[in-house]
Amino acid sequence: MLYEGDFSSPAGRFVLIAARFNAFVVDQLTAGAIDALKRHGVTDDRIDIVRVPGSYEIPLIAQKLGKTGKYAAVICLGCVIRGDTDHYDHVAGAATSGIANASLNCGVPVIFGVLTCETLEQAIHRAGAKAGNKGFEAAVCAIEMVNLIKKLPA
Ligand code: INI
Repeated sequence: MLYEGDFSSPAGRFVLIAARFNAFVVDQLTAGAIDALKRHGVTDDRIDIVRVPGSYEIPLIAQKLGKTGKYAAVICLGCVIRGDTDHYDHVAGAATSGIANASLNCGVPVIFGVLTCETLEQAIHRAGAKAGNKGFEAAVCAIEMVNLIKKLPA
């Protein structure tokens, strides 16, 4: 038996957690994620948006919201861009491992839609320009995971 999620219109509520840091980029990821959800039949009234200061703050809120049981999936959106110091490594590392832990701890899909880029140009390309929109892709991934979980044997 093969179990696979499809892209049919999913049931339930979705929450986007969007970092304000690099908002110029994250706003495009957010728009992409909302577009993907709506195109898959998720109506506005089933989409919540929570803003956090930066990508570092995403995991705590993702875990808290995931544990409420109110959401079919949590979609995390942020943008970390390398600077002159090693700050980038700490923020990107904490966001990445924290989001993975949040998903395992709360048992719902917590999707990683955080860009980790060397330059602003790379980020822009991944937020709706040359390299697609990773926010859109994150939402499509959330839909596939929600539908997969529904199909799995209990
Ligand atoms: N947060 C980001 O989301 N992206 C960044 O590129 C970034 N940089 O480079 O500093 C960033 N820093 C803020 C961080 O996420 C926290 O909000 C802050 O450290 C307070 O905990």
